[in-house]
Amino acid sequence: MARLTHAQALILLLSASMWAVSMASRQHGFNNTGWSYNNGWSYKRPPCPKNSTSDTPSKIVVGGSQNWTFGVNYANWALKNGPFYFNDTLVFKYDPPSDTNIHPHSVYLLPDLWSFLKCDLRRAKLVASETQGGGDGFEFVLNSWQPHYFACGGGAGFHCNNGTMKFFVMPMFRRRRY
Ligand SMILES: *[C@@H]1O[C@H](CO)[C@@H](O)[C@H](O)[C@H]1NC(C)=O
Ligand SMILES: *[C@@H]1O[C@H](CO)[C@@H](O)[C@H](O)[C@H]1NC(C)=O
Ligand SMILES: *[C@@H]1O[C@H](CO)[C@@H](O)[C@H](O)[C@H]1NC(C)=O
Ligand SMILES: *[C@@H]1O[C@H](CO)[C@@H](O)[C@H](O)[C@H]1NC(C)=O
Ligand SMILES: *[C@@H]1O[C@H](CO)[C@@H](O)[C@H](O)[C@H]1NC(C)=O
Ligand SMILES: [Cu+2]
Repeated sequence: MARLTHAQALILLLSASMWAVSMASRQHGFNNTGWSYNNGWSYKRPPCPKNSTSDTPSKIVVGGSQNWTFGVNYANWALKNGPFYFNDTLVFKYDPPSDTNIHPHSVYLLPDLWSFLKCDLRRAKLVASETQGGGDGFEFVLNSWQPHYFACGGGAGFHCNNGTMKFFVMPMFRRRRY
C-alpha cells in the first residue's frame, strides 16, 4: 500500500470524521452503496450494529480477531467498525514483552492531530504499558468528549508509523431508544 502524504492523511481523517457525523445523524436510513476516496481505497458501510438504538455501551476489541498488532491498518479498522459511542469500551489485546517480542506493543494517546500524523510520541500520554494487554486485554472507556488519537509506542514510533498502529476516535452521542 502506498504511503499517504500528510495532506492525504489529513483529508482521510477529515472525511472519516464527516463520515462519522453523517452516520450518526442519518443512522441507518440509507442503503449499502459504499463509496470510495480518490486514493482508491474504498470502504463499505459497516453493518448496522445489532443494538444501534439501544443506550447500552458496547465493548469492542480493537482489531477484532487480529487484536492490537503490527501491520494491521487501524485507521481502516476504525472506519469499518465505527462509529464508537460515548462510554463504549475499547479493548486492546497484545502479548507482553518476551525474547521473541523485542519491540512490545503499548497504547498511547497523542495530544493533537499533528503528532498523530507524524507519530510523534514526545508529548504522548501512556495509557497502557507493555504488559497491560495480556489476558482479557486493557480496557479504555471512551468517557470524554474529545478526539482520541491512539497509537502504539512500540519501537519509539516505528509501530505507529510503519506498522499503521494508530487510529482516531471521536465518541458519538448515543441515540436513545424510542
Ligand atoms: C438504494 O435504495 C433506493 C430506494 O430504496 C433504490 O432505488 C436504490 O436502487 C438503492 N441503491 C442501491 C445501490 O442498492
Ligand atoms: C441487544 O439488547 C438486548 C436488550 O437490551 C439484549 O438482550 C441483547 O442481548 C442485545 N444484543 C446484542 C447483540 O448485544
Ligand atoms: C487475540 O487475543 C486473544 C486473547 O484475548 C487470543 O486468544 C487470540 O489468539 C489473539 N489473536 C491473535 C491473532 O493473536
Ligand atoms: C457514562 O457512564 C457513566 C458511568 O457509568 C454514567 O454516569 C454516565 O451517565 C454515562 N454517560 C452517558 C452519556 O451515557
Ligand atoms: C519506516 O517508515 C519510514 C518513513 O516512511 C521509512 O523511511 C523507513 O524506510 C521505514 N522503515 C522500514 C523498515 O520499513
Ligand atoms: Cu505495537
